[in-house]
Amino acid sequence: MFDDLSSKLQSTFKSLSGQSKITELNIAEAVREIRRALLDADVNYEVAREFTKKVKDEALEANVITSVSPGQQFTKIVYDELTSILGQTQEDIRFAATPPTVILICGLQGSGKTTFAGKLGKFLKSKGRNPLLAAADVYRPAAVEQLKTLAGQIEVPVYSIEEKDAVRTAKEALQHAKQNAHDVLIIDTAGRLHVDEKMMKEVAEIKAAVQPNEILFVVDSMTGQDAVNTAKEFDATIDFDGVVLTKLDGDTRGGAALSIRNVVDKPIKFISMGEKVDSLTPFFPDRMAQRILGMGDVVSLVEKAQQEFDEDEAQKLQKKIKSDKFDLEDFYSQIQQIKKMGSLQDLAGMIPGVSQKLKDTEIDDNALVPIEAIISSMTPDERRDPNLLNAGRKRRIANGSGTSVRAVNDLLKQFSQMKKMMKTMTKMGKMGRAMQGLKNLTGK
Ligand SMILES: Nc1nc2c(ncn2[C@@H]2O[C@H](COP(=O)(O)OP(=O)(O)OP(=O)(O)O)[C@@H](O)[C@H]2O)c(=O)[nH]1
Ligand SMILES: [Mg+2]
Repeated sequence: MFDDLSSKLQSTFKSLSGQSKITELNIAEAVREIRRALLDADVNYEVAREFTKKVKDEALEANVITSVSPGQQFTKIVYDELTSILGQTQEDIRFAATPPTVILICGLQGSGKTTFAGKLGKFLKSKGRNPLLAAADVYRPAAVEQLKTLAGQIEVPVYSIEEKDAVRTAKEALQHAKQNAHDVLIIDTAGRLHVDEKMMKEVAEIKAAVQPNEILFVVDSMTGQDAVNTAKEFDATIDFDGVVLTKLDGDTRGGAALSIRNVVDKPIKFISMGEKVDSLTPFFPDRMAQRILGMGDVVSLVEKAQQEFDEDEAQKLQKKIKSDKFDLEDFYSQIQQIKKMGSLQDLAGMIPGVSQKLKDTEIDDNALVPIEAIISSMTPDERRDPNLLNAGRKRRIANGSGTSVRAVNDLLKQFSQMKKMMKTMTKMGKMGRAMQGLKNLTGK
């Protein structure tokens, strides 16, 4: 699975690992290769574009961690982004508060619905549930038999009727489940070669009749972008809750898996990797990303290094504040950190203690813009030692930042007040201090 994509991504990382550091140039090169690899894997064009843009931005912004190589650090960035487009976290079936939980299975012909119904039955049974299968594919004579054979293997009963009426089958199966203490009802439906009105109508009717807690759309991952398009069409009519990707054991290039979440905005809930009833796995975005990269060890190495780096930074900062060495350079990097974390107002709300004080004050994110501009216009020496700033330098900075000498003076004055206050506030957390300082600076 994903062999080709995996090896292409890994060779990109290898070419980076020969480099001593991440530069704009080698990032651009690596990102181009990744984009090509994604497109070759049949990933949706828009998704591939968005993906590489995010990876590039992250790589350019990343702190250089000396304990890991650029290739390793870059691998982690790609891993995070892969996890994110795959859906970030695992999403479970939504079980009904009052059983039975009704699960409706839909999808194109041959996508693997019936096989999945069996697998899901077995999976749920192993979790201590008591499922019932409903044979609502009433057209193909062999369909009911196929479900019954599967069900026999997993020792789960099947509800079916003589009459060729899918809606009635589903309705009666629900009654039957209620009467016989089945806490889950899994409804297998008929597929067609293409999305057509009749099939959609039938699934919609079953949906209306039994009001499923969960509608799962089954899609053959071998069909690549067609799978994504079909998912879109189904979703528009049926509004399903989750996707099941089948046939991931085949030599699928991975395009469907990597695009579907993004294009349809519905989570992948299960993956199926084989014809036997025992190969159903809940879908874990992070595990899948690791599999694609084949580099789980690198990812955890960088995570650890990142953590140490952050702690290190926090400690350095604390020391600087205590010894009165916190300068505009540090302040500037704090602003960058804070900006990465979201809006100031939201941030304030998350900090205990500070949140009380700031509750009623409006914090304007734009207030940071002139501050950043002023600090950006300073030379590194000036940032480290604001005493260098004579009238001439201040004028230069005011011009360079599109502000005024007065604004520069205000910033310097407020910064020195903030420094004093920070020293007295060492009891509060790092963010608390920064927030309080920013509040003073923005003058609100
Ligand atoms: N390799 C592999 N084959 C699978 C998987 N899931 C299903 N199949 C096979 O794909 C074929 C179609 O599977 P079904 O479960 O009958 O598909 P369906 O969606 O119910 O098909 P219709 O009822 O005709 O619409 C069968 O030969 C299955 O054995 C899988 O995860 N991996
Ligand atoms: Mg079937």
